Amino acid sequence: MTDVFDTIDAEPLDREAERILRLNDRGGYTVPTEGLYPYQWNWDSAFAGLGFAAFDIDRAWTEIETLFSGQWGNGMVPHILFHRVDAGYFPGPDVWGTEDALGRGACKVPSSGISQPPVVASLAWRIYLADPTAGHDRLAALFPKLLAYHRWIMAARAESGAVAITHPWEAGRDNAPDWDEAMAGIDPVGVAPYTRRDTGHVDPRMRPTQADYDRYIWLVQFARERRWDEAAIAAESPFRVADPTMTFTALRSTRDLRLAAELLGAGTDEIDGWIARLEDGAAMLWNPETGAYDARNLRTGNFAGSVSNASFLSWWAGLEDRRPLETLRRVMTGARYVLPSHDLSAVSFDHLRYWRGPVWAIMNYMAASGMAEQGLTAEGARIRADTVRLIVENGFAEYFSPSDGTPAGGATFTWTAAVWLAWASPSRGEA
Ligand code: 9WN
Repeated sequence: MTDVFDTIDAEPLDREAERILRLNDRGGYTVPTEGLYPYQWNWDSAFAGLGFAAFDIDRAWTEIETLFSGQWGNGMVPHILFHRVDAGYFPGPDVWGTEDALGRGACKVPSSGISQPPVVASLAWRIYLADPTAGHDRLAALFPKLLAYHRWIMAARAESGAVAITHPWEAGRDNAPDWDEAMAGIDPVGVAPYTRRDTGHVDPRMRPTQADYDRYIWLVQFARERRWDEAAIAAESPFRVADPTMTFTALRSTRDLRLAAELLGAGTDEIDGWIARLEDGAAMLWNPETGAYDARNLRTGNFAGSVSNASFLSWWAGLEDRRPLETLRRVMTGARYVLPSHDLSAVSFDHLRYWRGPVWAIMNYMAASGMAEQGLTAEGARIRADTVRLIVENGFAEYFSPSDGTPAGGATFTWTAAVWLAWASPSRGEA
């Protein structure tokens, strides 16, 4: 471990991280941060559960259970659950219009109509491991729901083997350059007038552009007009991109789901089929020109040419492939703080603008954990040390500049606090 672990007093930061999780607790679920994001988000909640597991195991399980209270009849777990309407966020449930969505079934919780990177099976498995006695029955009750979620992912998104997104918000990396080609193919005519709320909370330089937002809303309207019918959206939408985040988190979660199945004495044949299919899909995301895993526009077959932090989740996904190492080392040499969400040498790099450059603690957690598991000890340790330095120097921000550490987006952020408690904090010992 580097010096930073010997010189900081973890105790006050551990307490602050716990305070943030309690602060953002709205009773059974956590908001990502006060104001900017007043609802329950899918992958944020899975990370919140992981954070709670460090000090309140019952609350950790409750977080995940509340997330699954919004699961649709077809297995989909939405990216946002609108438990209590809040005018501070746009677009709210009235814009999504999922009340009569095909596939929604009897689910009563108002929600968006898309999903998000499926980290939840992996993180539920880690919550279980934190206290197997407390977790056994909770995991057993959750297992069929996790299985249904993954069955939906494979049926509705994995036609290429890799997992596709139908909207940039589904990737959780909203304005990543990965979608630039597909977004440029959308002419956002017919978007109803709207007022953004995000730029009232956060410096607009740290957020997606107006051109991005027009297309985000256009895509919501497009799917709403089809009553969120997956088959119609897959057939007709101009936007369908195979995404490394979705693919690698799905692959890792499927492997963890398999561990849960073995523990619970459930069958594994279907899960094994998913693993094989996702491994094939991951292979088609390898871009020899960039020497990295990349997003791929399924409408054109083109690679995005984007080296992102998602590119380096392949080890988290359990792929033993060493080809990305050369590119990883180049990216790590060029950044003061790693992992940047976009290559610093790219013209589209922007050190503060959201997923076009900034460092995100959750991506660091997954990337570094995968590297450590596969013997890439130095790389994993550097990512962890940088995560610690960013938080010690700049607080529990939503994201940080890889160039100078500037804290960006929302403050007192749930998943940054959660990742601190579960992994980054020196009080966790050697990773
Ligand atoms: C749209 C909550 C979410 C994260 C995403 C992040 C951002 C939302 C937004 O915030 O997206 O889903 O309104 O900008 O990109 O990863 O889950 O923290």
